[in-house]
Amino acid sequence: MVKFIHTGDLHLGLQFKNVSFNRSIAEKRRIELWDTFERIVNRAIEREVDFLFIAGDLYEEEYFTLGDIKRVRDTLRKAKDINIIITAGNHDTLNINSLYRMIDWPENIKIFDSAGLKKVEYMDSDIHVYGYSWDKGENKENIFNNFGGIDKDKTNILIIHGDILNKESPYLPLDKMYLQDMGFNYIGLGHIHKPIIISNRMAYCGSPEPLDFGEIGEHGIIEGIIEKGNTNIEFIPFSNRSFLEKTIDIDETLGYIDIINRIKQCDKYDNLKQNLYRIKLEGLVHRDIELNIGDIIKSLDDDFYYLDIIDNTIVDYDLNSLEEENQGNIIGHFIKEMKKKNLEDKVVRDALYIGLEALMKGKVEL
Ligand SMILES: [Mn+2]
Repeated sequence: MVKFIHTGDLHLGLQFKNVSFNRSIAEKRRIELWDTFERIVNRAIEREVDFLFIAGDLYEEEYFTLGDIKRVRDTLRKAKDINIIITAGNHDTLNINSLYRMIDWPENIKIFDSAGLKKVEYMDSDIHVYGYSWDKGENKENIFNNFGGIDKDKTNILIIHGDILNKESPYLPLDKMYLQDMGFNYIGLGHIHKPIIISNRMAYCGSPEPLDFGEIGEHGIIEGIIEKGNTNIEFIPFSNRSFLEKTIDIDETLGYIDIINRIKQCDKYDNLKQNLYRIKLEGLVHRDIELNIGDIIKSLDDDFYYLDIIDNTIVDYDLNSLEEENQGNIIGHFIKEMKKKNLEDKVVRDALYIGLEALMKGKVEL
C-alpha cells in the first residue's frame, strides 16, 4: 500500500503585483501561502503518508531568495520519514542558476533534474517514481521520445508539470491518451491552477491557495492510496480562503436597504469574514435610488474580509413621463415602438432598458 499527498502550484514568494485586490490583502496573502505550505507538510506527517509530491511551481523564482529556499527546506525537513518528490515547473525552473542548486537537501527529498524523464525506485524497488523538471520558462520538449515504458509488475507514478488540455501549449503539452495508455498507477500533474480529477489515476491538484479572482471556488490538495494495483484519490479542500463570485438580481421594487441586505446575505455570515467576494449586481434599480458602489463597499467593511462589487444594473425609467418629455426625438420614438411589444417578456424589457440606457447616456454627452 502506498499513501500520498499531491500538491503543486504553491507559488511561494508571489508578490501579487497585478491582482484585482488591494495591497494590504496582498501582503496578508503572501504570508498565507507560506502558512498553507506548512499546513500541507504537517498534514503529510499526521496522515503518515509515504510520499509528498510537489508537481512544480513551488515558488516564484523572480522574487525568491536564498533565505526563502532555506525556509522551504527547513519546513520540509520536519517530514523526515516521508519521501518528498519535487519536479520543477515554469516558475521555479531547475537550471545552473536555480536556488534549488544553491543548498544541500536532506536524503528524503528528491528533486528531479531537467535532463529528461528519470526514474527513482523506492521501497525495495516496488515503487517506481518518474519525474522531470523544467529548465526554462517555456517548454515544448517531447520528453517521452526515448521512453521505453514502465515495468507493469511495479507500482508506477509520474509527477510532472505540463498542459494536457492544449496540444499547442508552450507549457509542455502532454498527450492525455498517450499518458493514460502508458499504465501508470498515478499521474500527478501541475500547472493548471483549478483542481481537475481526470480519472482516479490522473489529476491536477490545482493551487492549494487560489491566487486571484481567476481562481474561484474550492482549492486544496489530493490525497491518494494505491493498493493492489488500484488507485483511489480524493480532493481535499485545504485553502485558508476562497475567491468567490456571486450574482445578485435586483429589481425596481427594492429599496436601498433591501439591496444592501441582499449583498450581506450572499453567503453565510462567517464565510463573509473569511473569503474574498466579487459580487455582480444585475437587473433594474428604481430610478430614485443612487447606487454609489464605493460608498457601499466602504459601509460593508465590517461585514466582509474583502468585497468587490461590479454594478451591471440599469435604471428603471418612468416610461410614460420619459416618452412625453421626448416627443418627436429618437428616445420618444424608441419608447413608443417598444411599448407595442410585449413588455412582460424579459427579453423585450431588457432590450428596452438597455436601449434607453444607451440613448440617455448619448443625450447627456451631447
Ligand atoms: Mn502555476
